[in-house]
Amino acid sequence: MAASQLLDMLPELAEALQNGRPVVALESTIIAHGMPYPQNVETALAVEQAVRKAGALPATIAILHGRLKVGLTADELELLGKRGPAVTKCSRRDLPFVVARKGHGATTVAATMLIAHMAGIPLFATGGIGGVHRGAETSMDISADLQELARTPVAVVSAGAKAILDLGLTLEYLETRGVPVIGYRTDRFPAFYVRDSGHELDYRLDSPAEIAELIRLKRELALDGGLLIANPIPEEDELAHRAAHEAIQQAIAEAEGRGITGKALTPFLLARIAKLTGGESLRSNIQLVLHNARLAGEVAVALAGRRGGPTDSHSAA
Ligand code: PSU
Ligand code: MN
Repeated sequence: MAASQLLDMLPELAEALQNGRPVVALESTIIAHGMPYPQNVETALAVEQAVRKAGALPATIAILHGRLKVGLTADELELLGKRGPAVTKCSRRDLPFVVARKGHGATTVAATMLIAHMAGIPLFATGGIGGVHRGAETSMDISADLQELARTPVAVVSAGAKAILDLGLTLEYLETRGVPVIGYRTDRFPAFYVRDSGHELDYRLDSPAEIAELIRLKRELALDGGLLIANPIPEEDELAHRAAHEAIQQAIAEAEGRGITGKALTPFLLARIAKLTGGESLRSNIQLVLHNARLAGEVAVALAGRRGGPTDSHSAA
């Protein structure tokens, strides 16, 4: 059985892809595990709307009843958001189990890239990617997202990665695995809640058209693997550096104290940081995801080589 027989795509997306119209993939772990209900569902809907406004179609990806879903209805988004952490957090290694069980899965960056590629979608927007965790030299906790970026040809727009990770090691790892990292209108790798991690980037591009051209050329060079577009959070939405720093330190210490490891670690840290900053981190998180969705929409439009316009008339059920 071909993988495509396990995949259900919304009709408007199938039609758009067939006609070379712009589509942006979106992940679902951020909905089920990254934010509390109901802000998670509200954000997911707003992010889809931002992609449409940029002139592209959103394809939120998840697994429902063991089917790989490309594009979710509003009811399906609500189900994922409401069940939240009860839905399996699904990365590459989890995929066959969730499908075999006919279960529900919220896809991480890695699993979303995989399914987007199966569906023929070359571009994907998220908040932050997973990376090399602090202390990875002994824990060996390196997100499968980085491996996926190294092997699956999907371009990912993110606000860099959270400082809960070791960002220096994350960049080293991406370099080793040959993953191009582009700073969008910046020379520094962004650190999610804040614009500047202090780590320099070697490459910077300043327009969606230039990014689209790079994606095209990378394809033409037959370079496999993905590409990371680092889009800093807008200045007005940044979290105060000190608040972010202190919340992160405390959350990491608590995770250590409670022995939280593996796939539970990232969701634990996200929830603790939101609590410790009195919801400020959640507000920043929502804004940066919207910002990334807009840029991804613009790049998708440039990649499709057509002028963007609102596509609201094509709204899904
Ligand atoms: N980083 C965030 N928010 C998130 C995630 C990461 O700032 O929601 C999610 C993404 O889905 C990412 C996953 O792919 O966590 C990484 O998990 P892990 O570190 O267990 O690989
Ligand atoms: Mn991990």
